[in-house]
Amino acid sequence: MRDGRWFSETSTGGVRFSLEASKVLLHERTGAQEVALIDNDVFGRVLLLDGVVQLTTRDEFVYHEMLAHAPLLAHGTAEDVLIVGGGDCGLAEEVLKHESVRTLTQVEIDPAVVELARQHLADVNSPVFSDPRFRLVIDDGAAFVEREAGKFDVVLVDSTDPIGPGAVLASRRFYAAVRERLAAGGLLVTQNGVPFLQAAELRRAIQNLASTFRHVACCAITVPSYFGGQMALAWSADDDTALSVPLETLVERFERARIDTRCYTPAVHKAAFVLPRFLADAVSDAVAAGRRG
Ligand code: AG3
Repeated sequence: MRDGRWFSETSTGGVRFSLEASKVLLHERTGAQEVALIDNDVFGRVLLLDGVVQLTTRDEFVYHEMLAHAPLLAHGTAEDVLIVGGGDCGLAEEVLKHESVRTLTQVEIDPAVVELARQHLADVNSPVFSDPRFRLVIDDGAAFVEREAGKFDVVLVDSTDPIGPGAVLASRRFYAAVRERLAAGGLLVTQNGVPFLQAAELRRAIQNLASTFRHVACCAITVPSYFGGQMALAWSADDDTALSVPLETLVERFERARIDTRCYTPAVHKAAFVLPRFLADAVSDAVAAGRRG
């Protein structure tokens, strides 16, 4: 919602998180959604989709590093990676820092987001567009995984929240289709919103994941511009190796990868799986419900 220079998230009834625009670079409806790109004195450049903050240049490193480096180092030998969503291409930039990655396919539904990111968010994505390993597909991620024949070692879902257009990316059908696309030892990591405010969405997604995959675990990260506290990232796999890598192994892999980070360290990676009790309980209840049906 916009009121003059102020842009507000209104997804949470009764509370509003607002950012003042020192400059409005863009505010329009694309075919798929309402897109706003603003500059803010605290968070830098901010991308909002349908009135929800997706990325700020000040804190995107937390989300993108934890969604790229943790899964890739946990997997250990990922060569072919798929990103579903991720139109701003900030996640792609982090994934491509891994020299071991041979191909990165990204399926984004809205070409307008990629275009504005290329033009206005070069700080977070500029190396991506000239990297020969990067393949961009403009399509519905759910349709793509059902149609595509290739296999991927790691699939990352960098989506909007699982409400409205993003809901299909938390469905059982989508997870089952992703499972078919995973190579042996493959790992799926999904963005599952802010559990303190979106408990029902988290429950539904975890339940659907647990009815599809043998192993599901959740880690939590704190991204200051995502209103409502910690954000949950769910990890799903049939083989639990990537979910239980010892710290020393992560340290070795991280050193070998020689990637500069501002948030990710192997210790932070391990610690992210230690959840506050309300969240640990919510996850295990949802996993149990998923196993039952
Ligand atoms: N995608 C996840 C944004 C989720 C925001 N949700 C929220 N604040 N409840 C971000 C795209 C970055 N590449």
